[in-house]
Amino acid sequence: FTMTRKETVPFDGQKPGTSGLRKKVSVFKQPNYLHNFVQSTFNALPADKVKGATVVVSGDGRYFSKDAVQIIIKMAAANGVRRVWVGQDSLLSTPAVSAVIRERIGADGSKATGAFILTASHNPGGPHEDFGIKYNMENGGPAPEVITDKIYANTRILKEYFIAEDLPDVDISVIGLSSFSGPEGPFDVDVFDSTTDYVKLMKSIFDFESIQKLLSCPKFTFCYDALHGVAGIYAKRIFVEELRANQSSLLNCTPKEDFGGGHPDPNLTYAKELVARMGLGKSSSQNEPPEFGAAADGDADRNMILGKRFFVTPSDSVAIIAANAVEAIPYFASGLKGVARSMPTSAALDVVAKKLNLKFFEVPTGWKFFGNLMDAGLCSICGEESFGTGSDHIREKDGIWAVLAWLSILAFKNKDNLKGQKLVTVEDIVLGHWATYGRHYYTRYDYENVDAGAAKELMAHLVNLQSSLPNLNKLVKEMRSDVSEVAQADEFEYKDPVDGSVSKHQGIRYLFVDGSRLVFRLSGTGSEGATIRVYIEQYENDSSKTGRDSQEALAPLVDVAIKLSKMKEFTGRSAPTVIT
Ligand code: VG1
Ligand code: CO
Repeated sequence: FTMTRKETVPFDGQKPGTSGLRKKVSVFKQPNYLHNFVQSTFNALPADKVKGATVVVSGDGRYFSKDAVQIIIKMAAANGVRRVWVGQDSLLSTPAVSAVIRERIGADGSKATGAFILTASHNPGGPHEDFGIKYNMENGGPAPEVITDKIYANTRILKEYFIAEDLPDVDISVIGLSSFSGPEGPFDVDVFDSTTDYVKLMKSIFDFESIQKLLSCPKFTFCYDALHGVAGIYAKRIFVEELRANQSSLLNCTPKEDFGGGHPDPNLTYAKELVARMGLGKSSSQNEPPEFGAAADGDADRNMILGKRFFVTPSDSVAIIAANAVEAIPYFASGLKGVARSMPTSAALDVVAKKLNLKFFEVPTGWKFFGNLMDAGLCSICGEESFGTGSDHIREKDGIWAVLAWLSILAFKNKDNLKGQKLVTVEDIVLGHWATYGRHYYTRYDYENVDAGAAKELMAHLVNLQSSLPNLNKLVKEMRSDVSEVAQADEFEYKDPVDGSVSKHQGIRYLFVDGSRLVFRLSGTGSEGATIRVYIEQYENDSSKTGRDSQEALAPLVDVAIKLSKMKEFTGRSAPTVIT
């Protein structure tokens, strides 16, 4: 093949958000739009991560992925990349990409130094929906801000890109190596099985035998919903083939380009089928629900954990995993190095860290901030309130890992009990946790696709309110007399303890005397308008009061949040789009 230099002009708005660049497919389909972003990424990387390097390209299989893979292969060839690794059908979950970068060794001994992940994660897919792309580094984690800032700066000034136009399309549906010869030497495309490396890693972390025993116990019933995302191919391999769960316990496990028209976001609103099966929500089914249910998002890095008629909040989930990991999961048998959560995630994990005397970190939203801590050996388990949980086995959150972690805990708690009268259930585990550590009532209100200008004004108003604590408290008192006083009000700022880098404006916080918190943020993953997220949390350690309905318990704080932010006045919205 030959290399062609193409002239181009910059596009506005190619700034990577919380997790890469996400836009409507129609935006990505504009001539040169994807090309510009890919070239800007190559230009932002050190030369040795491009020339002669091995780069992974794959994703959740959403609409436009197949075209994008061929474009990126041709651009990689022209930029001097030595080989491109592609999961079969261009499918790799985000956690599997991270595992492949870290673990996979090519037939010729090669190792990957980075990856283009083609996903818009939990956003819908299809011709009229979202596509996305993000770059992960040699440690398997998302590019840090120094790199994403550089990528963005490059997109603003880009004049040219390089592409091997005459390189034939590679058949990515067939496993195997295609070798080509270019002006700078050989170039290979290696299409490999999408699940092998990831399954191997999971088997090295968990005790599959004990999980299999649990799953084969007739009293323990199980259900997994991949929402037509890429998790389905891993679910089939792991839950059915390895752990011998019944085929019928898998829902929507065939990946689809448009996720079957749904919203591949594992929460009580969008995972409707699973929620009904588990006996939750209005349309719950007549049959006896399974003991355990879980769902994933499009790229399989998120998870939702459910018990029979019972929802586990993600903030509780990470705390419970951390509290039980050493006993229940072989990978952690020698102890936890530390734990971490994102700022808006509830403080349930903090209480566990304190009690178990573990190092603890609070980082801004987005997985990229956990990577440095893990690389420095400071953190073993971490999580976000947004249905993201994970550990230092890779550098992404990991949906299937979280399910295996819960199954491990259930297997451990029931190990002498599988033939007994009653199983220890998900609900038992959570109630037991609250009894020991107290409960963090928690909810998040999302106002999606509001006018971007209005959202900015609302945020500015909230920052303004923070200038005088006495005035603020006067306001709060007038709104609700049953809400405690604000002790501190600020914008969250993070100084990375490893590299010293500072990230400012990471969310507007109101911290109350009784430990309650209100947090406001603008989403960095949307593709249209703005999304305002309001996080509401209240701690209760009186064990006679931990069994309330969470929306009811949080009602006074929610009221204050909505009034304080003047939500209705600024956005015209009288109700959130989604409550999680
Ligand atoms: C959201 C979540 C954040 C998560 C991010 C990527 O970001 O709040 O916790 O890390 O999505 O998740 P934002 O900026 O929209 O609040 V994923 O599974 O969409 O890659
Ligand atoms: Co995701």
